[in-house]
Amino acid sequence: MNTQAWDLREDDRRPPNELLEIVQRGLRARPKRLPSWLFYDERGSRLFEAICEQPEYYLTRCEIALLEAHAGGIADALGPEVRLVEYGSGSAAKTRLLLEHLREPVAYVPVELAAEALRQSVQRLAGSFPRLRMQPLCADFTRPLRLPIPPRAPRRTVLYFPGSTIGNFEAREAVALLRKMRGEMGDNGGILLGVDLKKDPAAIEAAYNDAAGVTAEFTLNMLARLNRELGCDFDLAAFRHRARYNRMAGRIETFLVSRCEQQVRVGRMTARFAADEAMLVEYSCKYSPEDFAALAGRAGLAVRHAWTDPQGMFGVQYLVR
Ligand code: AVI
Repeated sequence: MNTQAWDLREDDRRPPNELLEIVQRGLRARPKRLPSWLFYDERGSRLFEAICEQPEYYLTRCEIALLEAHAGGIADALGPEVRLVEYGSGSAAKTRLLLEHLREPVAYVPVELAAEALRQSVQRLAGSFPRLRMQPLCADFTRPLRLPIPPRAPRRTVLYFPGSTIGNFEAREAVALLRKMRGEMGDNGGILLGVDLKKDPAAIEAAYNDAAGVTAEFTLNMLARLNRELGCDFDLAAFRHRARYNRMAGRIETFLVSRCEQQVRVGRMTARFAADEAMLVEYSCKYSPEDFAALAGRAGLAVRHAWTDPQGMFGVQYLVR
């Protein structure tokens, strides 16, 4: 039985007014644009879990297969007595594979904004790893983090950022985030992250347009969230999901497209949409291993190890200073 007590530290939650301002600013922009983190309310997080199980969404399967094949080698690269800090831990399904192989880990610090998902994942992991100190942090990982004091000094802090979430940031933002992570990991630390690799555009497009329509539901759920949390009056039936691969930019661009000319109330503002107007809601950037090494280099980081499947679908990289 697990008798370990753990505190859930809540850091900075966004005040409701800030949300309204962000959305209004995005709707005033030309072209209109909303940030992709708005997808992840409780239902959005559940829909994302369902996306990960769709046959077309190869990312999760490839990353898990890589971890299963190389967890021992990854643990060797990280070394013993690591403090593992996971960015955007969600259900932390992949973390288990890693924790099983780490030697004498000092603490596990999952960082997640969705408090309930965080509580549940820690509960599950604490049952499987009763001797590991859990230090959950309810916070937005894009902001500077105040990491909890570890129970004893770790040999190194490793920031774990799986799922190719780094791809949801444009290059400039990704470099800024990696730089922030570089500071948080300290001189001797490292970053272990998942990167979706460039491949046949048809396979990439299929992953974001699954036949069951789960991704479309996930995209539209952003509007349902804004209706609920900000009292907007988006008509979900009047928008559709569109995800296309932009070969030049090497990324999936996801839009909510207005099916007709319409007006939407957002606080005191009225947002007008033309028929077929496309509002950008997400980028999912894809990298070649060389592109990613160059990006990491701009943040003062070098690729110490890289693990890739034989088809070159997905990469797990270990970055150090
Ligand atoms: C979380 N992130 C890496 C996913 C991706 O592939 O960009 C989010 C997602 N959006 C649509 N499907 C999945």
